[in-house]
Amino acid sequence: MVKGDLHVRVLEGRNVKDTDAIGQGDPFVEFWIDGHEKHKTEARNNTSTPVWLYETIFPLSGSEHHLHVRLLDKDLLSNDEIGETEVDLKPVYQSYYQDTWIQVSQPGSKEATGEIHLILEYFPKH
Ligand SMILES: [Ca+2]
Repeated sequence: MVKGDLHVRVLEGRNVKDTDAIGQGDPFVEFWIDGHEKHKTEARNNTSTPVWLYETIFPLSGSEHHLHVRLLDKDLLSNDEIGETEVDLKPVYQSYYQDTWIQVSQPGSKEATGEIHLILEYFPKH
């Protein structure tokens, strides 16, 4: 059973698909791990290469297997989903550290609609 803390850093994005009619999108990221509260970065206005530099620490109970990531475009009325994905946490628990670019896509599609730079770090507790 995995015990300890998971440190999640959401650094930046690239190749973010533009869903806005005028100008570029205003991307932000929502993310959570199984059974934990959702986190949300600020939106970066009018860009396809946002820099968020958001970080948080999840205290693990031992039953967390995935990091859920959703990339959205902030709009006045309703936010549009750009893409989403799930990150398997097992490699992070095994190697303690993962610096990675993940791809998101629309549900049911394999076409990438954006990339997000994450650093995941696992601090075990015995
Ligand atoms: Ca927008």
